[in-house]
Amino acid sequence: MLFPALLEPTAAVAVGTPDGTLTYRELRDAAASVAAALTPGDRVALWATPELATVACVVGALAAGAPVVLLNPKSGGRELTHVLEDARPVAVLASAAAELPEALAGLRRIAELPGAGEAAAWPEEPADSAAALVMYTSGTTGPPKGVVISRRAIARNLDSLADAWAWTAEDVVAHALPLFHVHGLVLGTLGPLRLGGGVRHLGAFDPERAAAALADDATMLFGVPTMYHRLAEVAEDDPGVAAALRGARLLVSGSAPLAAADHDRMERACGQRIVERYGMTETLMITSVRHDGERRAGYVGVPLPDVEVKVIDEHGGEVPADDATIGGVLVRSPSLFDGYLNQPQATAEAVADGWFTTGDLGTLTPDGNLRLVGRRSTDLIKSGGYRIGAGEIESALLTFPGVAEAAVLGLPDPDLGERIVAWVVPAGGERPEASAIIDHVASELTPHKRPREIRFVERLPRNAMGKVLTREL
Ligand code: MCA
Ligand code: AMP
Repeated sequence: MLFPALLEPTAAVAVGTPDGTLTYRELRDAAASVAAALTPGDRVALWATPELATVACVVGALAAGAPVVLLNPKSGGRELTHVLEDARPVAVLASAAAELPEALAGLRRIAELPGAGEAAAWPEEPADSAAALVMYTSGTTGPPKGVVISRRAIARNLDSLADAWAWTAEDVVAHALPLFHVHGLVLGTLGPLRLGGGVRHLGAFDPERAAAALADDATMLFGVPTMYHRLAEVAEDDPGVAAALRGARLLVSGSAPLAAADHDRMERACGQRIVERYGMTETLMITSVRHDGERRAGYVGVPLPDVEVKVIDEHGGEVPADDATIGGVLVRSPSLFDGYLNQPQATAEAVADGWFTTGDLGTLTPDGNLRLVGRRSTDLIKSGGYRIGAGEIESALLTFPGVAEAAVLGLPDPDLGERIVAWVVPAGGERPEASAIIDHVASELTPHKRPREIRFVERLPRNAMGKVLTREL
């Protein structure tokens, strides 16, 4: 059972968002009425704004056994079209307030939180193996792929995290993460609801708002490193923010590496070291520092219960667990994805004998802690905790008039981790405005994939095969 707390719901507040709160009873009734409108197995899209209706809709669809395709409400035209053509949802779930783009106009819309009236019956629990979520995520090549995650994967992973963090129904999680990715939706929203605890979504990230939630009833904060970087900056000057952070039971960071400097700044400012955990869309969470474990910069903890991790060399052999020998990180667990939607070839390339190749590079310590040192490919960028393919940005840049050639890299950035920089060779004639190129990517793909900087060059360095030599950019 995915949400035991919804079977005999109480009057405790389950969810808070800027548009209000829902108790477990209210959430159960709202989700049941959404579920009643859906057919098991039929994929539905979710316009994932941080609102109560979004949470009720996703819980309702999960209860009905209708796989949910998560849509980023800031998706641009090209990205949204790709997702809709690939996933072909039968309906769209969205809050009544949401203004949906033209691309979704043909779909049946299911929106409202129900008013007073008889609540629908709670549906029969779908099979554990049923698909629950389809999340689009960037790869090293091509447009984003749909990662299919089962109910079993979610339930097992959340239970493992509960064990690692001593996370219970007493906890209230505060966060401001987007609800169209694993971090904000699975961990930050479905996690508290599975445990019978609470989630407070802040709407948008703001250090003062995060501190206010912790000063109120939140016990845990989930964030990406960029958020902790910004929190540390504010906490250094604001004793109120520092005190609120100090009072948290657990501050958890993930989705990208947390810089050692930010670990230390947070500890100096509020006396707490941050707990790091490591995961991927395709695997859900892999390792975590346990609640009572040592919190060391660069180390992402030990494999979660039921999760196996190995680090291999280029021949496939395991490298020594000596905290020094680097290799590729592989994972095998009950929380692995079912595959990439419509892409059996890509799935087969990613998983062999049950082991998923993460693309991350790391080393294990003799006592089983994982230290990550980077990724195998520079074609994947992590900016603000978002995974972004350099290739998809290059393709979008090439559709802008006046751009003849383009190459994209993630350069180190103290705030975003990596900052997207594009090298552009202008076509003959007038050089386009950098801001117009940036806006083009933001509106075709999504704002978080926009380059933060455009560098105009006369030519791109290429090898004899015509491949761009990124090291010479
Ligand atoms: C700016 N904006 C624009 C443009 N420029 N809009 C259109 N066109 C433009 N040219 C808008 C943005 O949409 C945004 O609007 C606002 O201006 C600020 O944008 P930006 O500067 O990009 O935001 P930021 O301050 O840099 O964002 C930092 C952030 C964000 C809040 C940390 O990066 C974030 O939420 N990251 C979370 C990513 C995440 O959850 N990853 C998990 C993936 P507005 O203000 O209205 O929004 S799951 C994962 O990785 C695995 C499983 C794991 O391990 O967790
Ligand atoms: P995504 O699929 O968006 O979920 O991104 C997954 C990737 O994020 C992983 O392959 C890692 O490269 C990175 N990642 C997630 N958590 C951490 C962490 N705690 N430290 C370093 N990298 C991380």
